[in-house]
Amino acid sequence: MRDIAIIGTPVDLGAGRRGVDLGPGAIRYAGLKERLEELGYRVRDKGNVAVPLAEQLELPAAGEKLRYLDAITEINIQLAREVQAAVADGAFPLILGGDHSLSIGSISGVARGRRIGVIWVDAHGDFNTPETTPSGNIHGMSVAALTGRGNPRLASLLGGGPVLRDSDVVMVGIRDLDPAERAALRQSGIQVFTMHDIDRRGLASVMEEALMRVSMGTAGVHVSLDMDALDPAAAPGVGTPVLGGISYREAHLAMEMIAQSGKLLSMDLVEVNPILDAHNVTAELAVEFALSALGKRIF
Ligand code: 6HN
Ligand code: MN
Ligand code: MN
Ligand code: MN
Repeated sequence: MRDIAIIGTPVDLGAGRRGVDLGPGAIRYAGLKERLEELGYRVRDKGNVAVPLAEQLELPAAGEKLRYLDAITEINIQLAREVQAAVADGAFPLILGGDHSLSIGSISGVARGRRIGVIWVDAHGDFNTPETTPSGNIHGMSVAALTGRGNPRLASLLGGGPVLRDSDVVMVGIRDLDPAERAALRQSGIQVFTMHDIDRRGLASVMEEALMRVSMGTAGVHVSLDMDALDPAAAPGVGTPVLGGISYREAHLAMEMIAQSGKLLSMDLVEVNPILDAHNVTAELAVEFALSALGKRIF
């Protein structure tokens, strides 16, 4: 496929901290479209999904377990429709965030009417439900929702059963799970590769197995890249940094292996927070990883 549709989703309502709403602009500013064109793609920027500002909305009640649920549901339905339209046009959807709640919409759109696999590259499991969340932030619930757990408006965004089977999801880079989230993830059939596994086995071996698992029986693979999977020393501009992440080289290798698999259907670049960044480096890294995932090679 040679057509790419860029879809921005400047949402920060799913996160506890402001600033990731500026992510799509920062990633565009880092030259995403031009650099993809240099790779030989025809790129159409579809602009941003309409997102209200937190300032326009009623403040969630203290202790709210699903902060900004109405707005986030609406945003994700819009995003899912945009993604479905891009797929119908034969384009590769490249979604720019924004906080990770947007993957509920992007993946619901890509998976509409077919079975897909997902590689979730993240420091976090994003597997909380209203019962387990310590924060009420919906960006910590995306994988749970996509596999049919938690609030039904999110878990059945476009109607119908779960968007993903547990066995079609693999997590890579994990190092921060909340206690009840961890227990639920262990109960599930989701394969989790933690930083321990990456240290022990090496990233290439982990990615080989991840790609094998999500490719089996599926139409292809969506990659959801939370920039906080990277070590904060490499990518400081993220909302929820956690020490001990994957290196710049490991992230490139992961993306290059995804490109070589020939299975990639679509991709999210999320949690870029330019306010916490140093000279937009995290957005620049996000662009580089998208290029690698889409086939850029050193030689
Ligand atoms: N992300 N587990 C924490 C929570 O609030 O549920 C952090 C979630 C982070 C979400 O980085 O996409
Ligand atoms: Mn995440
Ligand atoms: Mn994360
Ligand atoms: Mn945490």
